[in-house]
Amino acid sequence: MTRISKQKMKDLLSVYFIMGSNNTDEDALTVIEAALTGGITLFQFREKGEYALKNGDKATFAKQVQALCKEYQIPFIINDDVDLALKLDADGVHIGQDDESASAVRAKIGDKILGVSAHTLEEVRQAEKDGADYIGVGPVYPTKTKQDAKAVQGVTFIQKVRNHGIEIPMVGIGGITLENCVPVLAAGADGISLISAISMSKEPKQTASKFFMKVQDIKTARP
Ligand code: TZP
Ligand code: MG
Repeated sequence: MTRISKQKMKDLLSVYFIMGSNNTDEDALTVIEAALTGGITLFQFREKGEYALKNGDKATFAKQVQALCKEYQIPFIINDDVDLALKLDADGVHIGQDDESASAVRAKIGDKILGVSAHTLEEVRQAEKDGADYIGVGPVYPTKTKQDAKAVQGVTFIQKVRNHGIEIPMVGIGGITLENCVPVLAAGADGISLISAISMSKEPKQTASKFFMKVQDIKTARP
């Protein structure tokens, strides 16, 4: 395997859907399959917070989700749990600033995709140095999904990263909906990353499809 190219990574970030079993009141696998059918471009398994599955139950569920992602040929990224990602041979890992260092994780996962959450220019530069393939920045808008989310930053930090000439693939996260996603891309993000807009949607397939069309329209119109 070789490291993913910048361009391929940017393409994958277009509609980055994140979900765990506790992000829906419906059957989680049904919702994830609907999202895959609708056109999400990347998936992150994030089993966290109240009512999250643990240990064996978490691994069993992760394997089921991974199988679905394989069926639709969408890369399967695991949040935080590097051991599980290695055990399942996932396509990548996403970590935050409170997790193991990005350089240590890069050493463990070889060429798998590595995503890092970053909130300052320093963290962005460090993530890049440590071998991150992409960064996640946010919360862009208020979110109810992550209890311990940092202060809402709007799209200003995304603009700041690009204004400093940093070209690492970047996705915005936090409170993103069909109504407010355009400024995130206009600010310089390569995609949007979201949980509840799709996981809580009454029509997850149609919603995913609308996100895909909207993001594609904007990205293809770029110079
Ligand atoms: N990190 C920053 S905000 C957030 C995470 C994981 C939650 C995003 O969820 P939603 O439902 O798309 O606001
Ligand atoms: Mg984390």
